[in-house]
Amino acid sequence: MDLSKTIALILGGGRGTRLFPLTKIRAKPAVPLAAKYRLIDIPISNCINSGLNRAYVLTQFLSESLHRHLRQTYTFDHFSGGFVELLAAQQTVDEGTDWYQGTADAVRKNLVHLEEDWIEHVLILSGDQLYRMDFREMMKTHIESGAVATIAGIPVSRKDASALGIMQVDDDGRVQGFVEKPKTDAELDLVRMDPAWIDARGIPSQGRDCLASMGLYIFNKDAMVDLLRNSDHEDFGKEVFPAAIKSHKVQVHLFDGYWEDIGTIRAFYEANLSLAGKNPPFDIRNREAPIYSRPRFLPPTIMGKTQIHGSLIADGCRIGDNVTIENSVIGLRSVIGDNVTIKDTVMMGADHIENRASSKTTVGIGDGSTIIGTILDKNCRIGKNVTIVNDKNVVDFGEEESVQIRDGIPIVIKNATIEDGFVL
Ligand code: ADQ
Ligand code: ADP
Repeated sequence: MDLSKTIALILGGGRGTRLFPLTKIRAKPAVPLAAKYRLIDIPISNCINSGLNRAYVLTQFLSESLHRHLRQTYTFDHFSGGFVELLAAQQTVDEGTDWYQGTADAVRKNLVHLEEDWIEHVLILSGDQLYRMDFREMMKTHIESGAVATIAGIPVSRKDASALGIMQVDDDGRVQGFVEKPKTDAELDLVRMDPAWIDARGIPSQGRDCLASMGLYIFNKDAMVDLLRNSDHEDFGKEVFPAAIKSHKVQVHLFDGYWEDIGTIRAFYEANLSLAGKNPPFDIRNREAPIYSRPRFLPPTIMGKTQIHGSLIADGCRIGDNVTIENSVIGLRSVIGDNVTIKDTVMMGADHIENRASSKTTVGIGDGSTIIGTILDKNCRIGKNVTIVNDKNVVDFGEEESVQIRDGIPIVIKNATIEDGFVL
């Protein structure tokens, strides 16, 4: 299946605060992931590995460093016609300069970029999910069914259903019902599936009797433009699909691989740590469908007497003596002193390799510190003998502080300095 007439629109994040404070000073697509990538690398890599090399990333902010990341990473040769470009709400010229109000509104405000004749299909992707999918297979489902729109769907259990758009489909896979984030059992019962239907499609239902929208859609361009121009629907899940299934043929494309929405602090934290285990559910080492990122020319990581268990360690790190690192993700250019214990922690690393003598509290983790169950954003300066373990199990704390807690996970914010001896 050929995706040369398809353009991808990657939804790079609304005003949503679910990833705060990680997204307080950066656009969501730029959030670092798995020691050396950024969130945006996942959907773009899926596109490239599916033979799709034309994509726009829709974001609220004109972020210089995100722009630079995209420009330096996703360069295509002159003859391929490929591009990955950032479209920021603040600079859209079409139909006003407001913030994007929702996913459909973000697409509507950028319809001007879809006018070119060659575009027949639009692939809409979320910017905050971890998964690997060949979109050619989804396009095959779309074309064969003759639908106007196709939604990627994954079987989920009832307990997960309330955070997702849930679909009910007929025997041919046509979507008959769509409820966005059903809150009650009664609402769910309206759209639940017979597990036998899922089993009959070669996917073991294993108690999953709901079919969730993965937030990935293929549209025939002209039909999508009509749908958006002739309504004021702001959101695909809340408004566009519940209405469109009544007037148009909307199909499901079944998927049953690893797929995680990592749009909350806890999901983001757990997905990162899951990659550090021995048998990660998502394989970042897959040769057929690699995850791309900016090529960097960093020195190898240098370590002293260090014990490392089940962890990812990126390039350019300097790790001291008598250090224990367990079930953790250690990002690019991380500096870790002597006698340090790091456990169940996501350390994002640093933007620059710092000259050691240049400041009092250097970038990284100082001697004698213990960091457990924490997210350290980029360029943190953690002093000596600091303890961050959240042993009081605080769930939520702080707005402006250097260390905040979300979903029970301490987060040291970007560029923060934590004084020697600090204890949490
Ligand atoms: P949610 O993930 O809750 O549900 P939403 O918050 O609309 O939906 O986000 C979808 C994607 O669009 C995310 O990547 C988000 O960052 C981005 N986004 C949101 N608002 C945006 C805006 N104004 N501008 C640019 N990008 C924006 C959706 C569907 C559900 C489905 C889940 C699957 O609505 O039906 O089950 O995705 O995760
Ligand atoms: P990082 O280098 O951490 O990935 P980003 O690319 O996310 O940083 O952000 C670079 C710059 O873009 C920020 O320093 C800021 O000026 C601007 N920016 C990003 N997100 C926001 C936001 N939410 N509000 C205001 N400015 C922002």
